[in-house]
Amino acid sequence: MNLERFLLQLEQRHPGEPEFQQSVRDLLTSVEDRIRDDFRLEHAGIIERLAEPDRIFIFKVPWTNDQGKVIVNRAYRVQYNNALGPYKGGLRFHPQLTLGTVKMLAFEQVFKNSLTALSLGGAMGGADFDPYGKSDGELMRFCQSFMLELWNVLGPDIDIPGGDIGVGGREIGYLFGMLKKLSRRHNGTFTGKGPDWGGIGLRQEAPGYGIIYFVKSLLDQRGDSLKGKTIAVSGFGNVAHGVIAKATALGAKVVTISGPDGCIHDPEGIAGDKLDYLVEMRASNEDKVRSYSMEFPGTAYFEGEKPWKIPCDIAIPCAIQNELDHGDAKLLIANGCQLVVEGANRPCTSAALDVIESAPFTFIPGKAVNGGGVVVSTLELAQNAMKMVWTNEEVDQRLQTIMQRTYQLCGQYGKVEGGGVNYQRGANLAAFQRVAEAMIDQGTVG
Ligand code: 2IT
Repeated sequence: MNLERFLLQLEQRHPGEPEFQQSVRDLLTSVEDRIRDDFRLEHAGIIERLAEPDRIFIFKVPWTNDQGKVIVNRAYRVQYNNALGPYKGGLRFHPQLTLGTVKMLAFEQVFKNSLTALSLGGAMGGADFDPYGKSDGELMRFCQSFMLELWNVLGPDIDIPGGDIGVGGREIGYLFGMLKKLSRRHNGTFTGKGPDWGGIGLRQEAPGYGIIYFVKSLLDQRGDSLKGKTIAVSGFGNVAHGVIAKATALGAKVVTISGPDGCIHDPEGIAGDKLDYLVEMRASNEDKVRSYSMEFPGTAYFEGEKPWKIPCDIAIPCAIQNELDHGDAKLLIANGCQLVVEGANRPCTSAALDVIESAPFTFIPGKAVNGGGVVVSTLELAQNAMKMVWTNEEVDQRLQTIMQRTYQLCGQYGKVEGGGVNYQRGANLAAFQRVAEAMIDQGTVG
């Protein structure tokens, strides 16, 4: 097969979805020689099959606001691939969410889930609904209407949604409540549930902790550690919070966060009360970080700016896709950054990745490092199936073990001739290998 020709056709088949096209392009390009070496992959049409989601649901979500007016949103669920296990992936509520973004996230989820070495397929969904500034009643009515349409394509062995941006504990409560009402089942069809009704400890911390466990494994191997490292983080949600908490506990200093309004530089490091304040900022229903600099003297707020100009040893973008561009990548290089780690899903633009390819720092892609959320979600499912409750210590231990294994897997597949590791290639190759072999084993129907 001529990959370049196939990728051009892909652009025509998925017009107006550059994020999805780019995601597929990056993965297929990095496994190209593996495909060329193995006639079975070509013969089984694995490439063509992986470039197309299994199925997509697009649906209308009408709901009533507090003024009694009916509002209409559009929602999606992309069930991308279930060769390794049931479809699994988050739901995102974000005003700019498009089908192209959801397809990209679902595609990435397939491979991220594969890298955990657990039995999970990949999916993603959500709606162009903005949860900020909504009352509890409005959120609940939206979630109920959303689930009214989606519930009967979900199930613990079929498709298991979880949270993502804009979908946290409160939203999951309303979504799960409606799902339970309609299906008459209280089971593991949703993850991120409350700790008293089937949820698991550490679910909120898990994505951030997992990222730092991966980074720790890498630094350990180099005879280095997080002690004394300066870290720049973007975002101020769950992922950023977990990263900051764990990195700080291991001796690093995290000096930045960001929101849609701008970024904060705190040279003393974000720890203790300041870390607790992030939760308060989120609960304020504003989606802004400016108030941090007013609350804590000696910190700076840069309106409309991103944190990547602040010198750091390690940069961890934890906000949203395409938040780190080529200019930012160049700034990180100029400032002597040693490690760039994608905390969010595809935060680096394609132009940034071009710069990063020849950068002197090590780059760890999101699909390698940010699977901690979905790992703990799987522990939640196991817990639900066993009718058991695990302690936070047990969950933390298992998360560490799985992240170490993922690190080793990426290192093993990403070995570069003459020494060193290309983690981008390692992650793509290791993840692709599992999915492709499972698809071949299961015949032509998936
Ligand atoms: O980005 C992610 O891995 C998720 N949002 C996963 C959510 C989940 O637990 O299914």
